[in-house]
Amino acid sequence: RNNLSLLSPQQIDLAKMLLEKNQSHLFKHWPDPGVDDDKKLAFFDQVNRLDASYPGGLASYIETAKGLLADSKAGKNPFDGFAPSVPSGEVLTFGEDNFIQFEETGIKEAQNAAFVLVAGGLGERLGYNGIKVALPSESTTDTCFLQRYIESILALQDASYRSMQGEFKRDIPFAIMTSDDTHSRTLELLKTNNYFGMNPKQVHLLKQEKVACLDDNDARLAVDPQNAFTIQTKPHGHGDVHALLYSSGLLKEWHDAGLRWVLFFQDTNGLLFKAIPASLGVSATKKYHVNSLAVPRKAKEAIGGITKLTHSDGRTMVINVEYNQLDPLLRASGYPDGDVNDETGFSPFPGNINQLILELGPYIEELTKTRGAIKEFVNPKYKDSTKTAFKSSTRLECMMQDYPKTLPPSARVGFTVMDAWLAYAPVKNNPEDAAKVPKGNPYHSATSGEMAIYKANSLVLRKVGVEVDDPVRQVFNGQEVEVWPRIAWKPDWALTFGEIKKKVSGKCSISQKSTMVINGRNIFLEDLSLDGALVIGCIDDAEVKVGGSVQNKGWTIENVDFKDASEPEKVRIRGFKINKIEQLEKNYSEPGKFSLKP
Ligand code: UGB
Repeated sequence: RNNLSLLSPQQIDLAKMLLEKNQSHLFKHWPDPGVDDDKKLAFFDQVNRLDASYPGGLASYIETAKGLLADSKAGKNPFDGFAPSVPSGEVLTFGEDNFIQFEETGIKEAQNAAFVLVAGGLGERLGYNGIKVALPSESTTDTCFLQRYIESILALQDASYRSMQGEFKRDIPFAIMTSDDTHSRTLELLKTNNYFGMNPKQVHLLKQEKVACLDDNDARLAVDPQNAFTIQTKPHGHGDVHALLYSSGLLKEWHDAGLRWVLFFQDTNGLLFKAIPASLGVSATKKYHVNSLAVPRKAKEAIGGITKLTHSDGRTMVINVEYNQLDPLLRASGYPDGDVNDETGFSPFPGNINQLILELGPYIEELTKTRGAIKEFVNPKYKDSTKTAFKSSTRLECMMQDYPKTLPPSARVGFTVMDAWLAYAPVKNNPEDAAKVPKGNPYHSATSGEMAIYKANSLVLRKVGVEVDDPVRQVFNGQEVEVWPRIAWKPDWALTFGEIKKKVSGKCSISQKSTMVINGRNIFLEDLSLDGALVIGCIDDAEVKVGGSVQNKGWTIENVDFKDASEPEKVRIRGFKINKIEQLEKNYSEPGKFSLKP
């Protein structure tokens, strides 16, 4: 009370709110005016930030927390009354006729799309010290995830423009959600690389704030153990992206500009853009308000399962059920074995890869009602079975894929399943954890993420008739993986099946030990036999036909132990490095038509 004279009317209102919400402990140790006044004002700055960045303010956060903590203490099942079943969705196979048609539609729609990358997570599971988007997606070209994403969006933009015969050109907006943990490093990565060729005006960084931690079942806010004038905070989860897009005004801007789709994706999936054109085509064709991308999922794999939930009162929804909840939900609902593989070798519940395509109109309509607030959950670690005290402070969390939970039953919510080899290879697990993944389940490590890119490129080339040798199996960091030829191309070489088909002709073959890097839109492979390394590039105004027999010692793969401190972390976590022994390298920097036939 003595300190009131220090505060502005707005700060006094915040103080009153905190007292009303049973938070007087936050002020208990406050000394008289004159002592630590700057710290007291800094405290209110923080309270103000916490209040402003949460839909409904801090008071609403505390109330929601009380309710969710009470439910958690009572052991209330969040799926009470709901029975799970396997939903039906669009299942696509790369290269089939409907896949090609969806791709063509998707390419046209791309210029009505905006992309949103959620990149606020630090990736504790990966044990990497940098930001994850700066990690190389593969080490043949050392292209980091952010570069791969941006170049893919730009390639999509150009392909879309070409598909409309140059009628209308729009730059695709790209928003990145960062957090205090990733913001400055993401910005620096963009700036030092000239935004990887994207117009900086296309890029929007939105920083998510952390939320207040909770000390007990009464939702008393936790004081930071390091600083008694600060409330302890932790990340709120990727679900923040909806509130941020709404409050920043970006959604309105995009809507006013005539955009129709918002595509959300995660920080480390090097395959994703191979699946984007077709799934956007599915959204447009099926008129889905929400389209989640999914892949066949091994039972108990650490990705959520897309599930149909039917309530006893008749309500239904198709929603992601997080991996730790799916098994108990199934066991409690007449599936005594829980989450198990069926005769196909996979769980019948498709795996959520957290790539969502939302139709902008209905999305804005919904967010106007909710302000982007997403159904939250709390996951306290209790000291004992009385559930009266926590081992450490907890907080509310939310997930972006829970957006459909508040939608009316009339909303068209669907999903699209693609082969995992084509669409999903995230980098999430550190080498030690990855090596412990049950045999047959994906490792989701830097090792598997990189090898998956080579595999996908090899399989895609096989589909258009290239003879690509079978892979060999090799162990890196305790993980046995398939090693395919190291094939990498810039997204503007080809994004879709149709485009790839146009770039390859005659009888082409690539041996397992080979490396092929393609940097240039107009490079055509014709009767090429590759047994070694080939690195070929050209400017947009040049056209190069590559054929004949390329044979050299090539680039080899050398094992690196993840404990070998003499190697950089980005190398150690994948367990190998590339030795560039011998290659044929050619770059065409003048306009014109060329032929390379060694
Ligand atoms: N992220 C943020 O931007 N902010 C945050 O506060 C937290 C994360 P994780 P998770 O694809 O395999 C998700 O940690 O949350 C970003 C789905 O919930 O990699 O354990 C972060 O930077 C799950 O259903 O994954 O699991 C990253 O880009 C399943 O689909 C993204 O959010 C799983 O991903 C995901 O964060 C999966």
